[in-house]
Amino acid sequence: MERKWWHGKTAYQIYPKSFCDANGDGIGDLRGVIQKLDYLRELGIGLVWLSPVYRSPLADQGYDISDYYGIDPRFGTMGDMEELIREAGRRGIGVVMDLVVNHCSDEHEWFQKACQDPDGKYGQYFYIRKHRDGEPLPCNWRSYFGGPVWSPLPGHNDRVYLHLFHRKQPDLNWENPEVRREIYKMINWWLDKGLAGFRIDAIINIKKALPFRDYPADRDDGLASADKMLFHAKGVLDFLNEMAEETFRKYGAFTVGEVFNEKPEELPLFIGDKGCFSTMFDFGETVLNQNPEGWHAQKPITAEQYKKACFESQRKTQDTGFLCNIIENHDEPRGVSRYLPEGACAGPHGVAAKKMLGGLNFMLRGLPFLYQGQEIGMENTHCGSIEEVDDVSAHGEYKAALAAGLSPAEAMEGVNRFSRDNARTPFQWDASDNAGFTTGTPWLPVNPNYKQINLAAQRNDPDSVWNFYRALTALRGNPAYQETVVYGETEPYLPERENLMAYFRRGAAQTLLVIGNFQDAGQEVPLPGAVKRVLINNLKEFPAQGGVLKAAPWQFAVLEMEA
Ligand code: TEU
Ligand code: CA
Repeated sequence: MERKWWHGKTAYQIYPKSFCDANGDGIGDLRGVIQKLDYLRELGIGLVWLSPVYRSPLADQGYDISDYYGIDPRFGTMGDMEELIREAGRRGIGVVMDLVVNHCSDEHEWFQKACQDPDGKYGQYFYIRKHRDGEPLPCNWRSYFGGPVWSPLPGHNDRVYLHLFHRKQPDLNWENPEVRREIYKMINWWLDKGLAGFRIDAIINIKKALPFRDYPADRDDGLASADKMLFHAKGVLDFLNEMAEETFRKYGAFTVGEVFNEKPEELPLFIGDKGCFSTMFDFGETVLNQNPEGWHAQKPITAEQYKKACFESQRKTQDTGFLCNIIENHDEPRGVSRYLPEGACAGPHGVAAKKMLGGLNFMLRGLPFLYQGQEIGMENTHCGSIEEVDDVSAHGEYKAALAAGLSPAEAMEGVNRFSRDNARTPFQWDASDNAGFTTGTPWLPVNPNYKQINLAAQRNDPDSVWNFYRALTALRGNPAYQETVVYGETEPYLPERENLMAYFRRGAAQTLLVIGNFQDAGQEVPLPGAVKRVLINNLKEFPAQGGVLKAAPWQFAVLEMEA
């Protein structure tokens, strides 16, 4: 496997709207991010992905772009963006923007023109089909946010257009070479500004299985999940390779694909040495227990499931490339509220448990990708009723739960467990009003736990979650261990032992053993040899004797083993 400039870094996702508000309007902005660059450096971050800051009506929080060449005034100006790239670069941090090109906004000039003249040039930029009231739609796919993927074309009651996401996110027609050229031109324009690269949104969706046809319905609404179509769509890699060739490869850019549903044999084509992306997110854990019925039917994830999914991802990528390891992002619940059993965060060992989960994920082979607030152990929030929820997908899921016969209170349980708002509450900087995120009214309420969980309180506490993450990033950056931490082979240790997640990282210079006692009780773990050094420990003690570790509840350690 070829070595790349970004392999040894630690990456960090910023959700700009909720990170830091510099001008008091309640919305995080680019000047806020610039103010926090020193913070990111302190944390040991080398790559930052910004969720979209392009001009947008924010129907899906910026994933609906109305001008790819402009910054939304709510986030700042192009000057701010350029300053951010420059200032980050001075601190050794590369800036990665979100590339949202499966769809644009219905307020984008292209779509506006398509509505004016659906038979003209811009009509070909989208998927527009003839349709009269009462006739069946071109196909029965369900949009990811609920309801059919077809909506009436504004101004034309005899036509509909396709949107796999929200109706304000019309899908771009990648089959049209002119659309592809426009997209590549835009990508290069940004790379010329000095961007390190892109996180590539929902990209697997750009290839549709054509011609449109129905799939067997999977719910009472008569619709079939758009995922079904992805299984039948052939040839996405042709588009992706063309894009890489026309853009990223010329710049040596870093690219991370948001790819679900890839076929296993295609992995090298995505992230191998000649792959179309640098890397992709590992969603092996994210998709555990997903249920076609929706959020309300999803079961909690057990430690055993989590461990097996991580090990499976390690196995399949070992000789191929790097995945990005995450426990959460802006679309998912907080990792500590999801992968730890209910009540663990609030329990007496909550801090240890959070560190264990973070450590186990961070030490896997691949690129660790933290999400803002993860480093201080931020947790899910809670909403009393659906009116308090911002997330468009949560509204769709709520409706689906009611349609399945659940009561509003039961439907809200699912929403509270999975709403994307969980990860989108403002960053908790300190214990002052609104957690120090804004001097105004935050666009989304701050999690009420901010007085207990905030950065200021953790900075000076050597035992805080934050200082634990700093130790992890420092170990990854330590020249004496970097080779092993970054490239060392992963080998599961005692994988059959319940509620123990342990693995070796074997490098040329040393062997590390990573151990996590994934439960609220102690556990005796036989050690496979003599311990040379305890490099990281989430607790004060390391009770090992006679080759056995008496691990305390949620104990986590990284050990350097005697050769
Ligand atoms: O998310 C895409 C997504 O969450 C999935 O629906 C995915 O496409 C599907 O599971 C494929 O099987 C991205 C962004 O992260 C999210 O915030 C946006 O809302 C969405 O795309 C639309 O741009
Ligand atoms: Ca602001």
